[in-house]
Amino acid sequence: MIEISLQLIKALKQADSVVASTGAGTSAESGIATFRQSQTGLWSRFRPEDLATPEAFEKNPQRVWEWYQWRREQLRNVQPNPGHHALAKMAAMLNGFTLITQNVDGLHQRAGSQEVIELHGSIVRNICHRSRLEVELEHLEGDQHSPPRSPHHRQGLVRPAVVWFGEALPQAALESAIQASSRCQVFLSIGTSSIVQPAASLAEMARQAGSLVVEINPASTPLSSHADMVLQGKSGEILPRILELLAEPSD
Ligand code: BJW
Repeated sequence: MIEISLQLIKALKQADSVVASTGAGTSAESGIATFRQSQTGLWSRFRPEDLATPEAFEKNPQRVWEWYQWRREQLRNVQPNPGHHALAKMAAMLNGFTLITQNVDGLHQRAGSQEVIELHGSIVRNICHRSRLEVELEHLEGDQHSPPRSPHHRQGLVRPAVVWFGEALPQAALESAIQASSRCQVFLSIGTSSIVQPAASLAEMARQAGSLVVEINPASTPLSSHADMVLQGKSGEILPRILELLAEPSD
């Protein structure tokens, strides 16, 4: 069993403000593929520039739409894992808890987390590619294989409400994430390769603000050498253990 230091538990209990920032690894134990892991990551099988850029969608909307429909189908058959559930419970136990995620899968919300800051949007929702207005798919004609026409713009197509490379993150979400990260006392970076910007910079903002920066990941990342503590292992095992220790009475 992984050792969790009492220093971390004490810091979490005493903090006025805690940030948990999650990435694809948090959903790995639910059966959702990560992006950058060799063999199993989505980018080992698909090229991001063919699927996760606005240019890719404009060039071949059908291919991009089908890829997201496939991922949506996968999501219907998976459940939040113990890591998601532990984070939802931590929100009720800790002071000033903010959950930030790069994930688009909605699994935190399905585990009961409220007010999740979604930096890269959501695969569950759709928007018009031209106007960016939200679109309810039920009211539209179309098949599963090609993106429906947008009801908001004559030349617009419907697309998933996610953030692709080269696109700006939702302003309000990014501002809330920066604000929370720059004033927290404990920052947990969970299941992310800490490569994609600007999300990867949040840990550095927390560190500069004097926060205890803790990484939870089975592998090393560019953050590992700057973190104050590295818990090397799976979030679905480490987070429930942290929760258990938080529930124990303090001396
Ligand atoms: C486990 C585990 C277990 C496994 N438990 N852990 C500065 C420098 C260089 C480049 C840039 C820069 N600033 C911006 C850029 C460009 C770019 C970028 O960062 N590129 C990098 C590749 C270098 N960023 C952008 O383009 C962003 N936009 C932007 O900056 O706009 C500026 C702008 C301003 C104004 C106007 C216009 C523009 C947008 C980034 C969007 C990212 N989108 C994606 C796709 C979302 C939709 C979809 O899902 O299809 O988001 S890409 C993909 O990467 C996805 C993820 O959210 C994101 C991060 O991935 P994550 O979560 O870290 O996953 P992995 O797979 O990388 O890592 C998983 C980790 O889990 C691993 O470490 C495992 O070890 C671990 N793990 N099992 C715990 N059980």
